[in-house]
Amino acid sequence: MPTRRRFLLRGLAATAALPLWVLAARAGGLAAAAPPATPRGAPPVRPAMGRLHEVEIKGFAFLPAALTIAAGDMVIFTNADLAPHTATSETGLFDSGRLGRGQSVRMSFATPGTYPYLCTLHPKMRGTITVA
Ligand SMILES: [Cu+2]
Repeated sequence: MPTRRRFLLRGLAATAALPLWVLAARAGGLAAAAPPATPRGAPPVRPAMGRLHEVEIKGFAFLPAALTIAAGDMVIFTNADLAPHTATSETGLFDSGRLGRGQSVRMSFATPGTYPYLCTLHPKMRGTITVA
């Protein structure tokens, strides 16, 4: 599956070069995260994996188009359209690869900043992830 291979390679490249990483997770393939270990007597801490936010790709649009999350949170992009789409960073930081109907990809954003992205197949489709 060339599309998947390309996605994984780009994900690895992003991991190596940047503090923003991509978890490989295609339709139904979400990896279960182990709960964080909490030392005995330690005060309650925020879960290490952060919150999971959803962006639905529907009607040739990202919904919501603007999403603000916290550092360490994850975003799952799911394509609900018949047409394939991508969620691709405008600055080369991440790329979902081609998502067919019902396929999803999960990404984690570790570093505060503003991350504009688009669908490379339909460049008028644009969105922004803001990591506060
Ligand atoms: Cu598209």
